[in-house]
Amino acid sequence: MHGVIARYRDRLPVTAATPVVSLGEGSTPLLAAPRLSDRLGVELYLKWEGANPTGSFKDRGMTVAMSKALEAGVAAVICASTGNTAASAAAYAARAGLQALVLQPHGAVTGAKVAQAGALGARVVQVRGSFDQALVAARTLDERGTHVLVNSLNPHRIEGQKTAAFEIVEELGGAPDVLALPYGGGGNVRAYARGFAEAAAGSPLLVAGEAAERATTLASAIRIAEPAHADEATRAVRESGGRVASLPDEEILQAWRDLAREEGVLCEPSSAAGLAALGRAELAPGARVVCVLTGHGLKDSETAARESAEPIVVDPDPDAIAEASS
Ligand code: AN7
Repeated sequence: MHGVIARYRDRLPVTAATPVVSLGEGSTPLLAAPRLSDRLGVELYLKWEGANPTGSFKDRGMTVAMSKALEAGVAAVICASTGNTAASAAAYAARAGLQALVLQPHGAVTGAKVAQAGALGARVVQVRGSFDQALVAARTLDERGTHVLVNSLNPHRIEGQKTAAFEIVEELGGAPDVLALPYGGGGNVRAYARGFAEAAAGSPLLVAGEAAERATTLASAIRIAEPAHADEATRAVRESGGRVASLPDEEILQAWRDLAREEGVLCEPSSAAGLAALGRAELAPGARVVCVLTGHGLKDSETAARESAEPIVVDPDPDAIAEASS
């Protein structure tokens, strides 16, 4: 069954009258991570959300938000975005036949994400200012009624995103002991908390990783100074018995490298904040831990290139190649 509405229709705010706008999102792999498990002394799994259609977890919420927007008869949607929401909104709006206006902080979104939203037909407007300022503007245009907001302040987004918790519970046969994930605006923390609560299979300890330097972090997807869901997200973490870890960029990058080189999973730097936060948590030996990897590494090829050795250039000569690679 393809798509989160098809798979979880009875647990989402849709009816038979809702036109389903889907790109086959969800049903993402839950990958065992044997080397990192050994290192942390736990049973670690990676929820690989980079496998979603536009390369990030945002698609789970966007299918519901865009379906409801189409059902409501709106003509245009708007979001402010550090890049992934914009790409997802662009794709689902194209699929729905709606116009998408995406606001991005100028100079602060990776090249791949800017190109992705544009190629998918969104109108990309870059704002001289921060993501937070762009979000204020997007909310104002939503209030004026010209556009419907599809940021995670749109409640349908959180509804869709909660389905990731359902998938984890089904695959593990229950909730994990610990769930680790990045904390940007906090919508995804809320979504998982709700998903586990609704699955009624126990609630994991939530371990959320935020950038210590929120306004300037190189993890550009989570360069969000004022998390829109701060109150609810931090309350959910506290009530779970978990914690928010504030992480220097170097810890996020180290976790990102470890995921790539130890487990073969290339996520974007922001996505590694969950693993970095686990590095600071006190984990019970043998605990069953799921770490959510929110976006694909190809989303930030600039960082990937910067953090890799320069390719060696040689003539197509076996001896030269053998020498260069030794
Ligand atoms: C890869 O696209 O906010 O804590 O505008 O792209 O739910 O905000 C992206 C956020 C984590 C943080 N990982 O999730 C946007 C945007 C990746 C992300 C987050 C984002 P929230």
